[in-house]
Amino acid sequence: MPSIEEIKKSVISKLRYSLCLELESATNADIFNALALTLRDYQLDGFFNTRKVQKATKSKRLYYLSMEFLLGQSLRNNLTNVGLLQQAKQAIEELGFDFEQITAEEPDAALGNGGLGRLAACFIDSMATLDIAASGHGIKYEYGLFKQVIQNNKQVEQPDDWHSTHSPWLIEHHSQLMLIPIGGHIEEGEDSEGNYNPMWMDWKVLVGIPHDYLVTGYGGKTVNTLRLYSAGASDSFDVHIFNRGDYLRAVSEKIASENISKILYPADEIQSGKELRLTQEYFLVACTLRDIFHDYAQISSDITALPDSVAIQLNDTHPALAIVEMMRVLVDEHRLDWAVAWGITQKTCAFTNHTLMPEALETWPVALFEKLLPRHLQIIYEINHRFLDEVAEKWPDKPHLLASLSLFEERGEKKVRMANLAIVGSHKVNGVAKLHSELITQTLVPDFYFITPEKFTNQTNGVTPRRWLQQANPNLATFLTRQLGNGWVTDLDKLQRLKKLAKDSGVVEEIQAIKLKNKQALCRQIAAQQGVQLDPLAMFDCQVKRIHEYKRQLLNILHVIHAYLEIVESGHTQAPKVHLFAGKAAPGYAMAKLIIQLINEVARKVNSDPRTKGQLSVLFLEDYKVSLAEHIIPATDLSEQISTAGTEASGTSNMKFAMNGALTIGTLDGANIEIRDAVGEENFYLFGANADEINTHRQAGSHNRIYQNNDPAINRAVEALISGRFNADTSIFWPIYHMLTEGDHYCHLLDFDSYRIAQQQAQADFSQQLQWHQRALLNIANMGSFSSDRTIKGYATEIWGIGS
Ligand code: 26W
Repeated sequence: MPSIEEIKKSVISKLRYSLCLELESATNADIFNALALTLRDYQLDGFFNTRKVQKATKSKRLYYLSMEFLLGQSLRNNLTNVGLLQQAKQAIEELGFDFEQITAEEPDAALGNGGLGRLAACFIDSMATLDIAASGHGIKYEYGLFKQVIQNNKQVEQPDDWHSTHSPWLIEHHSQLMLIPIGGHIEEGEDSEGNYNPMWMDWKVLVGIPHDYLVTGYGGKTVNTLRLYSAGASDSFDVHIFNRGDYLRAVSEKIASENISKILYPADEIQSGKELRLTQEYFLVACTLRDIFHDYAQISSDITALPDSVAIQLNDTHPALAIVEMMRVLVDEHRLDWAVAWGITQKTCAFTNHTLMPEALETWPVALFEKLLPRHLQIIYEINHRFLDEVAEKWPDKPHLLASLSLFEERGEKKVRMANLAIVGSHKVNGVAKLHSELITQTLVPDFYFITPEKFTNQTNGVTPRRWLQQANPNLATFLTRQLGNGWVTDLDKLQRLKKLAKDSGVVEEIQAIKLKNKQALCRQIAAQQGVQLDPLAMFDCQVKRIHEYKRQLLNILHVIHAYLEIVESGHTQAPKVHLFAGKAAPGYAMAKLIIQLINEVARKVNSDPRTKGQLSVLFLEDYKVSLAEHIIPATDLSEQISTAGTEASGTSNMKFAMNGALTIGTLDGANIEIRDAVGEENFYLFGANADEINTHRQAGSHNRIYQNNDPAINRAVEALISGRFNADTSIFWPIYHMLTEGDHYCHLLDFDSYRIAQQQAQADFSQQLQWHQRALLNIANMGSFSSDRTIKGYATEIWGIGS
């Protein structure tokens, strides 16, 4: 381990010889870069060592394919995991800089939309920490998720130029560039032995350039990689067109190729249907498979034994083309028999589903496939043909199965169903929480469950305690280490031992003091950034996540409106409460954007009304991202997890909040159910209909109007939307009013009363501070199983065949 002096020396040397700067003229950003480069050297030593060990032990390797990795900042995380945080802090201070300011310089790597991308980031941390030979594979987007600014109470999107080309964490491997064919057409033919041998002709070439981001496990022993590919154009291809004299076309095609990795698609839970997106998905998969076959060639020449050494995890259907590309390589390039190739592919691949939303399920027009990936389309037809033949033979009395299991949607424009492809090509299919996995088998793909029940399994999500406890909440981490020793960081079940301390009022007061400190810090940050003063003694009630109808930020803000009207119209008083909201709406999602506007208009009204002073504040925090979450979560008293039952696959912020000592107000949805089981029902504010009841309610048709009329509290809050109270233009929030009262798929008003009662209870309980923090402590103590280490152990033994 380097000494403080050595770190200082290295920072100065990096400034001088890598960045051409002297200490005297260095800015905070320069120091950040120099420290990151210094740290990277230590990570690289670990990386080479890891490679040697993994090679020597012939470890089975896991490839995690994901279109999104929502990494956030890396400096503090890498320093912590390498074990150099304290030394680096000291070194930076001794060089005359403020360490907190240096870490704040780092732009978030926002290469993801939300839950799915952040899960991938937690997983690579856990895999390295558990010494699993693994690599993440994704796209090096030049622009990450857009930056959100609020103007006139509305969301405005700005490009997120996160300086991907200068990131000190990314190591470009230009020498390993890969050539990816796309487009063209198929010419039928036979090989010398008369076997069918189609030729993929006239394709264009994309170039993939790998960049490695080093993923250091906690303790620094294992350093894996996250490999992100950027797209370029091939020179040889250019020459081809140049020679034909078509200079302008050559240049524009070059630009088009480079555009492939330009931007992350900002819509989650809704499929864009854009050609560029399908190209991105193929690009990721094709680059990754070249790496997989290249790696495998280093350890074996027996391609049929590949599943013994390689496992591939597909993060949703976005990389499902890996199945097809693998078949293409095995059949067309390795000349394997189809059935042999198919056996290898199925044994290697596994698929995780992350959503039940029908609008998120990917389908791609056959015509688009024909244009971009003619050979892959042929292969999909062949997979489908053989698969359906088998089904027809096995279940001759169930012909209806064929339509639902087919890889093609035949109604309307013919489309490829990516979920069906992913299921057929995988040996395991998993959901991300118990309820979600159950709903997959019962409502999403019951016919697949019928034919292959053994494929389906559950792996409840988890979050890395390194980032979400140790780093985000140093005050709590210090307390935990004092009480439990250091072991909890890699063995979160150790938190159980806190249980017996819950009766010790001195300990509970410490928990209370830690929360207060975190709230004070958040208040300072909000005051500095948004100029708003909040009372840290108030109850902090937070809902931070993507803005979506199903997540029901509307239910939350309707209840805030209700509380406001109680104060100003009914003369009610309440203990101080702060409602924090944050989250981005997909740029094309009009209803979600209107919800943001409503929250901001309500906030403006409530905060400027002298009658609510000291009782009610509402704030929408701009530009939600990982680094902001790290400040909000440790400062939260009440965590809002209020999705309509049966819609949130798992949720992961619910875990982060509870782990940091927030109590949850939530529905029986996703992992909320398991969290409630773990922390105890008395330490969780449950409300609302369960998934079955929602189903029944929906089937009976929408009864929202009746609910509204029967309950004056609901009526008053809902009518306030169109009364001009929050915006002089009474028509602005009509779409929301209309949706709530005339056909609301997410049943806001159905759950309103039950939510209001739970909120009231939480509010009353919060006045009993000692009891409240005792229950907060019990939440923390029981969250051990929501470490992503537990999740990854589950994947490793039950899906990947690693470490068992
Ligand atoms: C094709 C467009 C698209 C993009 C992203 C569709 C769907 C997605 C994701 C599936 C959205 C997502 O992030 N889902 C979330 O995944 C988390 C991790 O498993 C879960 O905790 C969340 O409940 C789920 O909404």
